[in-house]
Amino acid sequence: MSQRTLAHYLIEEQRHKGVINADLRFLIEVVSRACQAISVAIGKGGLGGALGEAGSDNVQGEAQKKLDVLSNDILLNANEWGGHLAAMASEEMDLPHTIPHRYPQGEYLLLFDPLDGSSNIDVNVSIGTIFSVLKCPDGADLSSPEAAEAAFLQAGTSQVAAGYTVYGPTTLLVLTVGDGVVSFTLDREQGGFVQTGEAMKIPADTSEFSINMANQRFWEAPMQRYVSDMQLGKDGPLGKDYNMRWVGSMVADVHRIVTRGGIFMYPMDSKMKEKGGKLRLMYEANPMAMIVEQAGGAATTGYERILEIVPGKIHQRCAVIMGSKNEVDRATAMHKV
Ligand code: AHM
Ligand code: MG
Repeated sequence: MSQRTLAHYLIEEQRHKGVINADLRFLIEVVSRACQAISVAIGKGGLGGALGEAGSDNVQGEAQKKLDVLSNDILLNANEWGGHLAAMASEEMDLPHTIPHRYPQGEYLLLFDPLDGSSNIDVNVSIGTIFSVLKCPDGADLSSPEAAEAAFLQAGTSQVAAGYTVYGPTTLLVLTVGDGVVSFTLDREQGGFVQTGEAMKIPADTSEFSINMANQRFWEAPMQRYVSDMQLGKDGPLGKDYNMRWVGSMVADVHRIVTRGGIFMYPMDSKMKEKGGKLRLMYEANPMAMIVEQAGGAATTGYERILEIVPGKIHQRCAVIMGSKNEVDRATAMHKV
């Protein structure tokens, strides 16, 4: 496979395929540079003084780590001046960030979970950044952060691009602009992303599942049945043995599935019912669902396709079942009985 840079890949998507325009290309390049800066900060670890608690809570009431706040700032600062965005929304911010008047406004909305897998930051386990791009509706009211929220309330099927970066042994950027899924590895010496994966495909069948088993007793009955069937292995109705992998960073767990197949689940549970689930629809579920579907997989809540949910608020949460198509279909069918 030819070794192309991210810039080269994006130019081809724009110039030859007409899949993206120059603004979207610029947006993705800016996000990639921000992710590179986040990767550097993470790589310094304790030496950079960036580990530990920030001493604040986010809008979801979760304690923020210093790196959550730093990553959020890096993405905001990198993206607000370029003229490609109308507004940004983040898991770490109560309200959308509108573009200051001193900068031109663009046609896109950027949403992100700046640092996914916060509980793994201080223990040197893979974490990531997840992002999603929407078109800003014509005539949207962006006069205040409160008013701007309405522009974001679009189903995941409207995403024009989505991606994630995994900060693991290597820093990897996985991207879709609606034309399949490609991946890039950060070249630390040269300082840029180089393509290392193309037309990524998730095998339809799998025998690997990923779920926080500690929550088992809180799940709904269909999920209890599905996971018990997998645990019964060859002796049960599924007729094969399964293995389990759980990192606890969605980005790392889903990346494993994009790479070699599997099923990732953060199902509805009775502890989370009032909140609507654990994972955030617009910063986590939607971008990951777009990537998984573009790679031939499937993504549902057990009851509906994630990408078809029309959000009522930007911080909305949902149950998540995603990965190898036949296994996601099986789990979803069990919810519909
Ligand atoms: P975060 O964005 O604050 O890190 O929360 C999301 C993370 C996911 O990456 C992961 O799948 C999940 O929370 C794990 O949560 P838990 O350890 O509570 O099961
Ligand atoms: Mg997250």
